[in-house]
Amino acid sequence: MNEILKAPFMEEMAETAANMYRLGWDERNGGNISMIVTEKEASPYLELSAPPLRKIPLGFDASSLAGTLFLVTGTGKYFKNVKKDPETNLGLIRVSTDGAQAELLWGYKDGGRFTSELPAHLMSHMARLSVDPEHKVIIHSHPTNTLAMNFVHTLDEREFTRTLWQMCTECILVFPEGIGMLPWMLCGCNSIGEATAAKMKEFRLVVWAMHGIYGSGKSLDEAFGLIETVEKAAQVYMLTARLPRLNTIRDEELKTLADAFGVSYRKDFLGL
Ligand code: 2HA
Ligand code: ZN
Repeated sequence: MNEILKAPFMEEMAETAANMYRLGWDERNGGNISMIVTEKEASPYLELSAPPLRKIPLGFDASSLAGTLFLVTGTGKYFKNVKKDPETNLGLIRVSTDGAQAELLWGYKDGGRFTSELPAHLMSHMARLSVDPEHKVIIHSHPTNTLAMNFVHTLDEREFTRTLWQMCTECILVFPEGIGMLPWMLCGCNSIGEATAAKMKEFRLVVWAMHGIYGSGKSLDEAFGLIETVEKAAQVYMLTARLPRLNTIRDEELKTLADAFGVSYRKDFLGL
């Protein structure tokens, strides 16, 4: 068996967590990441037929993901520490055949368990897989400007998306389907998971008002890049929010851009 800490999926996960921490998006134990790992990717590093180290109840029915492997950040763990100690801060789990348990195959070395937001993650994975068979990653984070914007901007999906599209020319190309928005809700429970997953059928990005954001993608780069682009646009918004506005990217210009690059965008999010 090869050294699992050197597996590309492991190194990329640790690098992503380190970047998110560096950018100030994930204070203390804020944020969580889960990524589908295929058996082909995992098998050079783990004996997949060996009995699991432990079984941890999931608390909801994940039977449609039975047998799927996920690399997941641990509950209470700090993104700051993932890169220097992946085996304590991450776990590789497999959803049991009956969909009720997580079988721990590697990690959570100190007896820990997966993120408290696993219901929202797994339900979001199910939703994204139903619309994109290549989907792999869910990232939850607390990016500073995105969060700040929640307090001073309306929380309407159309208005929030359109404002962000106006802040950087390329936003409409990066997230043409817009951003889903949930009102403030209690986190860590199945109901916010169900609400997030319902939005994830339509959007790859979902804001949890006054809390943070969920991003999804076929890769860590895609999910990270979506959140990074929203955060950049939110930063421009926050830097300019109290200043007189002299210029803007007009709706006709956003349409010209989207048409030129051939992206299918939410036309009803523009005022044309
Ligand atoms: O503690 O971000 O939403 C991790 C979180 C919960
Ligand atoms: Zn959070």
